[in-house]
Amino acid sequence: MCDAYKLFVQLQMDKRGIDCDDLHATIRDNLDLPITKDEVFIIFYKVDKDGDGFWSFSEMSDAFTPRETEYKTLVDSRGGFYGGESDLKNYFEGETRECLKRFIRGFCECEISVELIRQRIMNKLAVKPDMAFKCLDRDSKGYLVINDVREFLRGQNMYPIEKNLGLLIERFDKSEDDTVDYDEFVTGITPFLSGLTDN
Ligand SMILES: [Ca+2]
Ligand SMILES: [Ca+2]
Repeated sequence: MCDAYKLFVQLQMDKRGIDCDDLHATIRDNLDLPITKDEVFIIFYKVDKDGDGFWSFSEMSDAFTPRETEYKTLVDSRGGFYGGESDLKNYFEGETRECLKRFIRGFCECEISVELIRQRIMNKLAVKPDMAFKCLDRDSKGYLVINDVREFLRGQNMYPIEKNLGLLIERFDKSEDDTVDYDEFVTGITPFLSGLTDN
């Protein structure tokens, strides 16, 4: 993971982290992956949990390593391999690069489809965020917990597995306190971009 971080931060290890331009340049120029500015923007802000405009090492590691603890530990325990290498094009073998590209492409597609759903919710259904929040917050606590979402979905005859419920909460819960407050909820359902078209 430290090699991946070096690749994206473009060896500027004294920087606060990876910024949006680093991300764009690395994906486009180094990985040769066509990507639009909107796509860069959307994945950048998904990973930048604290919203400081940089991907820190831990933010990147959380987004790039597997959820399963065993695999995450395995990836995290690997040391850097390209210590003295100064040419970023030499980072990672062909197959690893292809995996990284597939991951980034999949990540983009997933986030773009979520964005389209956000736009549909806000534009077509004209959902009022405060009403939606009240509807989910069953005992008017002022925040949502996993059980609120579970019960709401049950009411719609939907029974997602625990892991998916957890991922859903995690998507909204920027402060990582396992609850979703009103601001987090509004941010989570508000579209990022205005330029995307919902086909
Ligand atoms: Ca950050
Ligand atoms: Ca929270």
